[in-house]
Amino acid sequence: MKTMNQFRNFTIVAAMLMLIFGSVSAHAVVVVCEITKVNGGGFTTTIESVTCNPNETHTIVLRVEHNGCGGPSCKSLSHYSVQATPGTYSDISVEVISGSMNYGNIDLGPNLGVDPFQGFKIDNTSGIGGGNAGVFTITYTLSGPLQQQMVSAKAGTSGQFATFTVEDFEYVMNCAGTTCDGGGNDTDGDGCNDDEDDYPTDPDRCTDNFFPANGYGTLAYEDLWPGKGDYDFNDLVLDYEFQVVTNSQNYVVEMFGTFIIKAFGASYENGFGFQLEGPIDPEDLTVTGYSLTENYITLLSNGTEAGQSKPVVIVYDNAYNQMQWPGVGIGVNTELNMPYITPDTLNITIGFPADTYTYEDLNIGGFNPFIIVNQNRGVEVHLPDYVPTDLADQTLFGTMEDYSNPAQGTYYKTDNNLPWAIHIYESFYYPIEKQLVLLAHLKFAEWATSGGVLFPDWYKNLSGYRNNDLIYPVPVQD
Ligand SMILES: [Ca+2]
Ligand SMILES: [Ca+2]
Ligand SMILES: [Ca+2]
Ligand SMILES: [Ca+2]
Repeated sequence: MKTMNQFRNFTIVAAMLMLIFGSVSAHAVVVVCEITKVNGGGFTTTIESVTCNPNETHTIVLRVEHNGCGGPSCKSLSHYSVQATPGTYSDISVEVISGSMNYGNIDLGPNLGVDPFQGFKIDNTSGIGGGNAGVFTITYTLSGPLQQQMVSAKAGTSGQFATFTVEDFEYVMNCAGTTCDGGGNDTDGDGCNDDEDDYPTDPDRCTDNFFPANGYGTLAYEDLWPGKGDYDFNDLVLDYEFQVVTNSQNYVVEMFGTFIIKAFGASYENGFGFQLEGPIDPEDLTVTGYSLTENYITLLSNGTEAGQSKPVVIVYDNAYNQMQWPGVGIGVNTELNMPYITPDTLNITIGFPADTYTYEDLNIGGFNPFIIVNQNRGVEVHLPDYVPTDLADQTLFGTMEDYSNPAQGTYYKTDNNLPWAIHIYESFYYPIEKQLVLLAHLKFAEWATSGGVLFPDWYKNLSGYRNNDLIYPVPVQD
């Protein structure tokens, strides 16, 4: 699964062959100065070229391709976003190479709403994905140094992220012989120049990668699954952020997860954890910082959960032991007239073995968070179409109001697509206890039942979007 390195290795071998055999066989060797990453849902993105311009800017061409797959996991592209620092990007253009991709407009951002970063997006796209193969390119100019850039091929409710590092862009630029001096010193000699080295005196570390890229993401859950319950979507409201430290070869050194429990309007004693979906051996990691106060979770000695084929981290096992319950009412911070409790922050650290897993292997954008309901380890609630862990009770799928179909890879949705968990990249103004999220956020139902196509910004405070009388008034926004 080390896709990028395979591409790199191929090109390096090709270049070496050219050096060794020179002109004799050079004509038979194709050097591909590109780096391709998989977004998912049939989409890939390739850095096709990076050109250094005389005025200290770079022109970058990204090529987006869809392989023509269809079905529930290969939806049609609704927009395509590119992360870039505000004020550094210009001259954006789109060219259709094959297929019948269309787009409505180019949104210059920098705020992109549903994407976990700032930059620009090709908006209101159609005709590619969801069974339609196609290829298009995006050309843009960046001023200043090259940047780490995440891209999002948004289709259905999935963001389908990939990340290109500064090293990826430099590789394509230098491979094609268009080197321009990004230059500068490399104090610690790790191959990561000082101007892009977040740890200029530490040769083991180069880059801090944040997910989401600009501040916290929010998760919110309903806990009566497989029943729909009262649908107030405040049984857990939790903010999170990951900081992933990589070295100059793009291998993960360690990652830090910050989790802030803002509210839990739940009678049940719920836990929270997440699974990493990349090809990572759970026994390779070292996890610290979790808070386990009950006896229903079993860990390996390294801190990951036992009995799991993928790495699972249980952040805490009972919210009632994390935040002080006022002693009356349901849960914490969802009822008016109850004292407001300061949110609780947990800090998880995960150590990685040296030079083993790349940032792509980790696939942090696809991390799979879930709650465990009322200390019953088999009852997990995940985001829609995210897979359960190995310890989930399989007999619950398709019961009550749950319409999961494991054979088709669909999970945690009702028959009309309503979820039990939501994930947005800004603060969630959650309903007061026992108030329907559908009546507090008036576009929620259309967003969910349309499979994420309509009102993807349903959570914003736009005209006609909210009934503020039903939303919990958080005293101070943090
Ligand atoms: Ca350095
Ligand atoms: Ca360094
Ligand atoms: Ca509820
Ligand atoms: Ca509740």
